[in-house]
Amino acid sequence: GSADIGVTGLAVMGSNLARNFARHGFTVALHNRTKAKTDALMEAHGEEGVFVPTGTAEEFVAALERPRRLVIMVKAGEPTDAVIAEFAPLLEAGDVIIDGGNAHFEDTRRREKELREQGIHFVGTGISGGEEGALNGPSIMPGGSAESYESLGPLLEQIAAKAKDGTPCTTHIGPDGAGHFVKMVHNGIEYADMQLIAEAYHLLRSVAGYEPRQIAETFRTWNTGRLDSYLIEITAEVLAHTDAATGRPFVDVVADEAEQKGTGRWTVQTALDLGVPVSGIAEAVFARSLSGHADLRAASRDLPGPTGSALGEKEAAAFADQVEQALYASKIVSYTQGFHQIQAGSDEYGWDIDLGKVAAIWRGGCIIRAAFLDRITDAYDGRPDLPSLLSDERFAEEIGAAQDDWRAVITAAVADGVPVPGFSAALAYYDALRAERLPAALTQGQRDFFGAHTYRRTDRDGAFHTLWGGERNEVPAG
Ligand code: NBP
Repeated sequence: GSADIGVTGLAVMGSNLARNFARHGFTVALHNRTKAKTDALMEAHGEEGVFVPTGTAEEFVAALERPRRLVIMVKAGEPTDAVIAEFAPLLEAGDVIIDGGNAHFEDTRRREKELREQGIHFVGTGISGGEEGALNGPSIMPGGSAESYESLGPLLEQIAAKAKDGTPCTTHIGPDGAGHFVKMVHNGIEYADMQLIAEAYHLLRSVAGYEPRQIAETFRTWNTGRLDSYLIEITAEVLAHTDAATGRPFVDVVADEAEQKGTGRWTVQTALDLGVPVSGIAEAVFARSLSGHADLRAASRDLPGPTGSALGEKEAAAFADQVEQALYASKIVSYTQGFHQIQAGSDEYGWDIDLGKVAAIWRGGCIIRAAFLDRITDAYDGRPDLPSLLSDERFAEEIGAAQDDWRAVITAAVADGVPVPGFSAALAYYDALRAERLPAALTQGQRDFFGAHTYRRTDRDGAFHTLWGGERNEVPAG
């Protein structure tokens, strides 16, 4: 075979990725379960590069140069297992299977182990950037063996997005499931970013009394500053859009029930297992599910609440500035939580993930790309063992400068009855971390009272138990 790489699964993502490889001068073998998709791709874009369209699995494998590099871009879950089962028997030791779908990292760990036993490298790879990114340069998060990255990395570096300084937005993340784990947390952070932006919009609409067009302008202005990011940019686009059928703002005619495909939920489920407080991401996932409970919402619509008062023009503008501060501070917290989760996953599974590099490859191509990521890279470059983003001097300074406005915005939201679970969870996290003493001491007392669960003391080592049922004497535990 002569193809440098092959792509099987030619739906939106696979076909765009195949074209991206071809446009960079690679010979790309094509395969799809339903041949019509392969033919359609050749028909529409066959002249963009050198493609080798194939029909059967055998033809596809035969078209690949050895060691073979085969990208699977099919629906995550069972289809991925089905495709692996179809191709693995046709491959040889040293070949590389790349799964670019949104697999759960535990599935990736299982698949990697099974294929490793056959001498096949399995590279579970997170790819972010949607359709456009796949074609013009996504952020690519490959896991798998270091050896597989040697053969694959140079190709991925060609097709990946480039950060402003020219660095390709891909790096070897770590063994087995590390790439898909990082992609999962990326999506969790994406959920949190989107929720925080939604809350900012809600506040500008309900508290400041702005119309969607005005809010679009506000976001455009924010996008020239420290919040400069893809999500803020597209938010302005969506808010400025007018529905053709009704002439009303698009955002007012869309059903307000958010859907989800599951990666945000995985992030939170995994965080619960790892014991990492990703409260901002969790609130974002819950906010989407709450919005979807139409019956519950209809049944609750008459519950009493405050009647908000309209702000004057000047006050509204001042409030909008405060919302920018609150959004930025909450965003720092979301990323702090997300990076904590990556560190915890890395420790748990022995992946040795470089957090600074993760931030660096999210600077371009992916949905959460933002000027802000440069700052995170700088923070980890300056101090690779940074215990938390909040311990970075510059972030600590900025969040400190934002905190008065952050609190004022949440106070206004509470007074007006506007739900801001993301902003509030972020502030609660910040205040809890800052606290000299937490009421967890009382929790420990309660646990010892009803369950003899024991506690530690601030002044002496060891575990203790109080005999609550008797004279309440303290005894050493165990
Ligand atoms: P889909 O997730 O819609 O999957 C469609 C593809 O899967 C088609 O090629 C289809 O073949 C193939 N397929 C299915 Br379904 N079952 C199969 C089976 N049992 N055996 C062989 N092939 C099978 O495509 P997509 O939206 O392009 O996404 C591909 C992957 O990329 C997914 O894992 C997705 O989560 C991930 N992803 C998507 C995005 C995005 O923005 N859409 C971003 C990042 C990652 P057929 O043509 O014969 O039906």
